[in-house]
Amino acid sequence: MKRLNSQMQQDGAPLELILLIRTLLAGCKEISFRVSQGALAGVLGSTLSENVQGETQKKLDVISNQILKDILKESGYVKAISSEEEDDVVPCHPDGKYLVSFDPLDGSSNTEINSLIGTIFSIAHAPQWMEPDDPAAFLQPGSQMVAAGYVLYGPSTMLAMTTGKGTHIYTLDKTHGGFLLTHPNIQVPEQTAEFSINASNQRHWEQPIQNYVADLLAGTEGPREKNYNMRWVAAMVGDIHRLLCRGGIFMYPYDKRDPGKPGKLRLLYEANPMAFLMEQAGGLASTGEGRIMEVMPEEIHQRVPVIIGSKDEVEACLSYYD
Ligand code: AFP
Repeated sequence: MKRLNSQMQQDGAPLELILLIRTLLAGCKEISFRVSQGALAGVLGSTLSENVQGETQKKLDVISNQILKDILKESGYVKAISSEEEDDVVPCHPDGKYLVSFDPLDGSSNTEINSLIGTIFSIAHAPQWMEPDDPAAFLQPGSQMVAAGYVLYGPSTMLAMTTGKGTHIYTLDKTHGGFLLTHPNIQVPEQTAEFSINASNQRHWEQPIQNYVADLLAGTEGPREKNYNMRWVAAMVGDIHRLLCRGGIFMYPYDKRDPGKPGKLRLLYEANPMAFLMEQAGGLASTGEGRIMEVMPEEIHQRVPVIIGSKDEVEACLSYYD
């Protein structure tokens, strides 16, 4: 089976980017090991602190963030980091060529129930003018990403990644420690009968999503004339993995609760990397008003509405916004 290195070379990734990705994944392998030890290693449960988003941090959020931060800072390839678990940009090496944004442990509430969790990352060029502690360099649209992906810590540890030449999925061979290409050039089916949304927020959704979901629920008796199934992992990384494997539509839409929070998911280290993976696999990713990868960020922890997945179904959903 092909190794990650050869696939990245075949896709034309520059050497320094390959080395950076390998460094990042070394950190993810360590997270995978810590996660698999669970209660035996005392890594489950919450800390007493909150992150900048006001969410209580799990011990594994803090451990995973530290592992990635340490390994990337030491590497010399990275100029600065932005992380869900860091209030501000973390300066790294002044000559680093890249910026890395990550959610070190997405879906961390799932740690308590031994369910799916993962690390999500995106990589962009560091502008030469930037000082390593300057957040302005991170305010580039997602279309500027040079690589993005996630590592899913599930029954197998899997990596989904793109460097802009298709989306490939690899499985960690824990006997040798390498990621092997198990699902090359993923193509998301254009049609689907499966949707994902946190229905407990229904009363807050904006009207187009209310109308769209009502039509899905009406099944064969409604205007869509087919029955839909619903799935919700409560970790975006798990839901997007299912979409890449067999199609579907995932929504975390704009809701009316707090005008300061247009959606729950963060642009730089959740929405953008998943949008890049999805588009490279033939799917679509929108905020409802436009392509996610064209949103110009205003701050590093910015949130956006997310509608992502199988092409025809996302288009059907977007038609409710017209
Ligand atoms: P964390 O990164 O804080 O663990 O949050 C996970 C997440 O942002 C995303 O992965 C899920 O889709 C979403 O939250 C689920 O949240 P709710 O179940 O509260 O809607």
